[in-house]
Amino acid sequence: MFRTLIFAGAVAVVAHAGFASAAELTVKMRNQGAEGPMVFEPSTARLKVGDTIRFIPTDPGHNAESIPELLPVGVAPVKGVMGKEVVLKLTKPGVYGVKCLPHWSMGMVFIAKVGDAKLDPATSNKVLASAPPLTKRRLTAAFNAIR
Ligand SMILES: [Cu+2]
Repeated sequence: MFRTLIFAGAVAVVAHAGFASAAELTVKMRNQGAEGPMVFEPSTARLKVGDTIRFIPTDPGHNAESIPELLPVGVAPVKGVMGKEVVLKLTKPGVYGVKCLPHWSMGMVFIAKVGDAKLDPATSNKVLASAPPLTKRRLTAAFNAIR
């Protein structure tokens, strides 16, 4: 319930050529959030094709970059530099994963489900198998949240 309220508050409907109802979600990169240290906030979202996500470096020392396995085919990955804002355009349905490179091992990950796409179990298992323990825990929670 709490998370739902945060999510609703963070989505702003913006004018976007070609998508009359496209929305922009703001995700903060924080040293300390409601879910613990080193987090994207919110850490999960369900969005539509045509929406965008803006990653804001609320605290210094973070970046936002695509998790290669969690990116729909044909979508260009993003790789933000430290302390800079990143805009991710959701051009295709699917599951989009973003990580903060320096805090990957601390589980600083963000997962968005766009459209009706299902997360392929083989893909999620592959990502989980190579993830450090904290990351594995947060990824598992995120995958469950978008299911
Ligand atoms: Cu970080």
